Amino acid sequence: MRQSLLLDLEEIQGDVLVGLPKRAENFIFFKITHPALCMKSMKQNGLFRVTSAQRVNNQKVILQRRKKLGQRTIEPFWGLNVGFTKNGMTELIGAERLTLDPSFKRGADHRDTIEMLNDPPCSSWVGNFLSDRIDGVFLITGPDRSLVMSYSNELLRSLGASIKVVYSEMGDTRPGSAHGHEHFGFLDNISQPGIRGLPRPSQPTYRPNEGLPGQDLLWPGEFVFGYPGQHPDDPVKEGPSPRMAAPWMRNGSYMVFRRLEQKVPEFRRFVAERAARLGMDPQFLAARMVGRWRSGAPLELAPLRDAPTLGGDDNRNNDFEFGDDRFQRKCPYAAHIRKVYPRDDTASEAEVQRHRIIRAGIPFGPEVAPGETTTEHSRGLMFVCYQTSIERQFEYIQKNYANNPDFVSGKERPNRGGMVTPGFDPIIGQVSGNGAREMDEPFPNYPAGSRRTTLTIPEQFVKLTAAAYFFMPSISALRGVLTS
Ligand code: N7H
Repeated sequence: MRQSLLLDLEEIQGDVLVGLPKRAENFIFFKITHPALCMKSMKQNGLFRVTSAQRVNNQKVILQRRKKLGQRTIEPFWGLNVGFTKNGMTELIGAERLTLDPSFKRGADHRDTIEMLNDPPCSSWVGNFLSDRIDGVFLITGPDRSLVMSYSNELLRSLGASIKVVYSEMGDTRPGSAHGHEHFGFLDNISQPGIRGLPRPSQPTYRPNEGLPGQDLLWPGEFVFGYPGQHPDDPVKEGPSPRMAAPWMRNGSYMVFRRLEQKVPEFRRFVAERAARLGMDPQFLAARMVGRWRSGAPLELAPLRDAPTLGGDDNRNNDFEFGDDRFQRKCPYAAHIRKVYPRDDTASEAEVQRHRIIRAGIPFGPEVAPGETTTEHSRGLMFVCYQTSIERQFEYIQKNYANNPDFVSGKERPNRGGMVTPGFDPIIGQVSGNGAREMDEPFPNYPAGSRRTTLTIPEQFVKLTAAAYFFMPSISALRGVLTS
């Protein structure tokens, strides 16, 4: 099998494969008001500043060196990436725009998309988001809100009247010891697909198909156009490159954006009440809903008690499978991380690896204020993910895994106790009209036992409040075909 694969990191936008470093990130959704002027101003003022994956990698090397030398590691690095919706692509390259991904063409706010994903109606999304046509998005990242805001203002000044801002919102990482944790309190950004051609396997002789231990290496065509993708029948073998409608799509990627509001006080209260009813620790119930403890330690490796040092250890925190956890004794089938990435626990691991995404989100909104027992301030996750097929990757995960109570199928209870209906992903699973959802086995039968329990969740604690699909072109497509 081919071991080396050259990724054109100078051409790929930085957020796509490696992730722009971000303590703060401004999302500026815009409409192109004067296409010719927009192309000209972007070319003159904006595009030379778009941050490539290579640049992000160089910055990471500098940071690692500084860290080793015990020097300051928060650097004023800032990043700029840009993506376009199907409408934006039409504005830039004309009505004979190419035949692109069907989901991208339809868009996140289309009736059929909303119905398919059980999303709340657009009428309940944040005001202004759909107040005008969205053609594109700028992602501006940096070390803090004020610097990101001043970079954003400078960029917008340089683009003048060629674009109109439809909606903008800043996300930032949580303060102090909550840094790196999302608003429900869980450490995030632990598990990402490994990309062949990016990290070297940490144990090349024993585990040549893993980056960090447990991180399966995938072919880059799953996330960036122009490279081989996964083989449909073999999780390791090179597969065909996803079809590109035009050569300039090479090194580009589709981005899904979802503004997901989190009802934090309500989530905490629900977990405390149900844990008391079930006779278990609330931290443990929350971990059974996610599949990891708040520290990041996976239930598969720490099934009864948190192991905080494990959570933060990149060499161990992803080194597990689910297939050997028969009867969901360690981790429920419906737990968020088991639903959205079941690893080796289905009939075909090759198939599972064709439904992966690279996540690059950031929290937004203030911390819960003292006395805020019902959500008073909007907070949550600016969810972002990258892929080469929105239909086969993000939408598949949301629809066929998270929203599907029968997934994973074919599981039996111990002692011929019948078949299991795992239930919904308790974090992101959605039913139409925000009805009640159930998940199987919140109380653990570990190491043995056969107590039957069900968690009934009357409302969603994660609520979609805006969404859009973008294409993130390569840097040369941005400077060439899209702006000439
Ligand atoms: Fe999820 N959470 O705090 O509970 N997610 N997620 N996610 N998520 C993950 O492994 C969370 C959302 C994935 O490789 C962790 O990095 C919250 C959507 C995938 O083992 C935690 C929200 C989708 C993974 C959370 C949210 C996904 C993952 C563990 C919304 C896709 C990797 C940290 C507000 C449809 C699984 C980690 C793997 C991990 C949470 C959204 C997918 C703690 C709160 C919409 C693929």
